[in-house]
This record gives sequence, C-alpha cells and structure tokens, in this order.
Amino acid sequence: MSQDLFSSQRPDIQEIYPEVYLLADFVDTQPLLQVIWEIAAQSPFRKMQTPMGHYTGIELTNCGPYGWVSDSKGYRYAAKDPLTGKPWPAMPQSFFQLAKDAAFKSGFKNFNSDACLINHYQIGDKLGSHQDKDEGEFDSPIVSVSIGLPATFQIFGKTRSGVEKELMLHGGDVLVWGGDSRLIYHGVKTIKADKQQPNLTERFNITFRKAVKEVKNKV
Ligand code: MD6
Ligand code: FE
Repeated sequence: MSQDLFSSQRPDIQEIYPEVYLLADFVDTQPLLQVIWEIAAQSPFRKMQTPMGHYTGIELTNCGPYGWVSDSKGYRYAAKDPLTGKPWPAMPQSFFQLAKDAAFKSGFKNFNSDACLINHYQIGDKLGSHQDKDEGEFDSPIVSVSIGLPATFQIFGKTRSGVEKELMLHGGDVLVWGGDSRLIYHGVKTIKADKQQPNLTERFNITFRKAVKEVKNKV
C-alpha cells in the first residue's frame, strides 16, 4: 500500500504527548527492510564504543550525508563511516520523502533530513533513557520509523527518570516529535518475542534528523 493511498484512508494522527505524534501503521515496512539490507551491505551494522569505554548495546549503521557515531571521544555526527573510511551510503529518495511526508502531516513543514540512523535490536536489547542532543539544531523534528518486533517506547519527559508515558510501537508505525518536546528523555524497554508474530526475530528503528544547521549565505 502506498503511503499516499494509506494516509488518505487513515489520516489519523494521535498526539500522544505534547508535540509527539504517532502515525499508526503509516508505512509498508517490507520495501524499507530491503533497502536497509542494501545499506548494511555497504556500511555494516556494528556496535560502537562509547566515551565511557563500553559498547552501544544495539547494532547500528547510517545513511545520508551525516551519520551518528560514538567513540572514546564522544558522540557526534560524521560524514564518513569510521569502519569503511568512506561516506555513508546515500539516503534513498524514498527514505527522505517518507520522513518529509510524516513530518508534514504532523505539522512540521520543510523537514529536510540530512542524517538517517538505523538501529538493529535483537530480542533482549533495550535502549536506556536518553535525550537526542547531538544535532546542531533543535528546530527540526525527529521522525522515527519502527520495523519488525513491537517495542515499548518510554517517554520520561524533562527528567531522566519517572516514566510519564508508555507506548507500544509496531512495525509500520511512525513517530514524529519536535517543538518543546524535542529534548525530552526517552527509551525503549527490553525487546521481547511476539507470540502473535513468531516469524519476527528482530526490530529496526530508523530515525531521520537534521544534524547540521544550514548556514544561510549572506546577501
Ligand atoms: C527506538 N528511538 O525507537 C529508539 N529518538 O528504537 C529513539 O531513540 C528516538 O524513536 C528520538 C526520536 C525518536 C526516537
Ligand atoms: Fe533517541
């Protein structure tokens, strides 16, 4: 089902928390999965070293002009994949447009993402409470696409602990957030197998961001 067809049938967008929008079952994930594996063939999934000397619990890769990276020096966005030494794989137009459409439907116009992070969760993986604050600007929203096994997404709000909202994310769901909620703490609870969908063994999450602020040329 195409997004346009789908969204005209089901234009429902839920504001599940101030300026956090859930577009339930917004996208057909099968074509996205295929593209993910094409990207991973060029820039493989890997765990990255953290500044504290550990490794990220989840495997990740990126596509687009900038990719999120972590090493002993900290977290940042980089134009080259440190593993291959080459630029990250190009962001497919279908990815870019999906993020733009989801943002637009949520009231964020002109979302031109320049970074696309792909997280790969196995059963047992989780993502602790964190803020997304490594980007060069916070005016743009973040668009997040869930694929595969369901996950419980936690919103902690303005402080690191104390869950304010829990939400199940299923394959095809898209979350868009920005504005005053752009810097809220959030996380993902331990991924479990799904008895209803025993064929699913993993979860992917794609997040689209604007990592680098555009510098307007002086006139
Ligand atoms: C995940 N997502 O859903 C992890 N961050 O697997 C995030 O950490 C996230 O979904 C910022 C905005 C949306 C997200
Ligand atoms: Fe995040």
